[in-house]
Amino acid sequence: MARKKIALIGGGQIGGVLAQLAALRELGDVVLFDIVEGLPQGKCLDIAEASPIDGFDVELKGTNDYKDIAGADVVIVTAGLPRKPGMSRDDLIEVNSKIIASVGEGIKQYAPNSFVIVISNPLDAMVTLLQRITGFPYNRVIGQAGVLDSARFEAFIAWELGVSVKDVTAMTLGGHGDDMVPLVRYASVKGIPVLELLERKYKDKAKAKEVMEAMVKRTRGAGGEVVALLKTGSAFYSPASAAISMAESILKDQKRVLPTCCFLQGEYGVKGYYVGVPAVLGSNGVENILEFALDAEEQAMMDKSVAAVKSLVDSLK
Ligand code: A3D
Repeated sequence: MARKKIALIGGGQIGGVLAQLAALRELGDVVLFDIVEGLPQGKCLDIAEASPIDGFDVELKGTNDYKDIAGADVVIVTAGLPRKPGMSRDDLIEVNSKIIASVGEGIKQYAPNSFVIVISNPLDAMVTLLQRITGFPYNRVIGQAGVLDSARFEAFIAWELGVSVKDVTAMTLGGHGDDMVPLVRYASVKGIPVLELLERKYKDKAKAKEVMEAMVKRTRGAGGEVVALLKTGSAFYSPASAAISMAESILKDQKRVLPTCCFLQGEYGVKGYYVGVPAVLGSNGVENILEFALDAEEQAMMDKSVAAVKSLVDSLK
C-alpha cells in the first residue's frame, strides 16, 4: 500500500509545526507549500535532517509549486496572516479571503479528491469560502477551531483541579470567536461533573460558579492571551496539534468524536452555515454530527455565537 500524503498550504509558524508533527507520527509523506521561496524547502530540510534522530521514515518536500500537492489525501490550510495584539480574528477577513481564494483554486486543480482542514482565520468564514471555491462536498471540507478551544478549556480545568489533562473531557461549540460556547454542564473528570468537584473543593456553590465562569472567560479569550504575550503572531503549537488529531482520525479511520467546524443542514437549528459541533471524523471525513439537547441558557449562547458567524459569513463578497 502506498504511503498516505499530507499537503500543508502555508509554511509559516503553524505550517512548520504541522510538518514536524505529521513526520514524527509518520502519518504519511509531507508536502509543505508556501509562496515564499526557500521557506518551505528550508523547513522541510531541517525537519528531515532530524529523522535519523527521531527515527521517522517519511519524505518531506518543501515547494512553491501547487503541482507537488497532487495526490494528497489530506490538505491542511494555514495560509494567511495571523492577528497582532489589539486585532480581532474578523479584522483578517479581507486580506485572508484573497489568499484563501487562490489556495482553493490550487487545491481544486491539483488535489481534487482530498479532505481539507482549514485553520486560517477568521475560521468560520475561511472554511466557508474554501468550500465554495473548491466545490468539494461538505464532508470533505472542515475547519479546525473546536479541538483547540476545547483543549484550552480542558487544560484550565485540569490545572484548577490538580488532575491529569487526560482525565478531563470538555467541549466548546459554536463559532471560533469570543462568543464561542464552552459547555459547562457537560465538562467532567472521568464522568464526574466539574461543577460538582469545584463545589467540593471550595465548599461554596457561589465560589465554584465564579471559578467556572473565570475558566469559561479565559477559554473564550485564550487565543488573545497568547497573542498579547507573543506580540508578533498567534498561537501555533496548539493549533497544529489540534489539526493533526483531526487529520489522523481521517487518515486512520479512527472515527474520533472531535469538535469540528462543519456545514450544518438543520442540526442545532442551523441551516447553510459552517459552525463548530461534535463530529465523527473517519475515512469519509465528516461521517456523523452528534446532536444533543442544550438547555435554554446553552441554546441562547449557541444562537448568539451562530449569529456572529452568520454576520461575518454574509459579509463575504
Ligand atoms: P504565519 O506564520 O504568518 O504563516 C502564514 C503563512 O502563509 C506564511 O508563511 C505566508 O507566506 C503564507 N502565505 C501567505 N499567502 C499565501 C498564499 N497565497 N499561498 C500560500 N501561502 C501563503 O501564520 P500562522 O502560521 O501563525 O497562522 C496561520 C493562520 O492560522 C492565521 O490566519 C491565523 O490567524 C490562523 N490561526 C488559526 C487558529 C485556529 O484555531 C482557527 C489558531 C491560530 C492561528
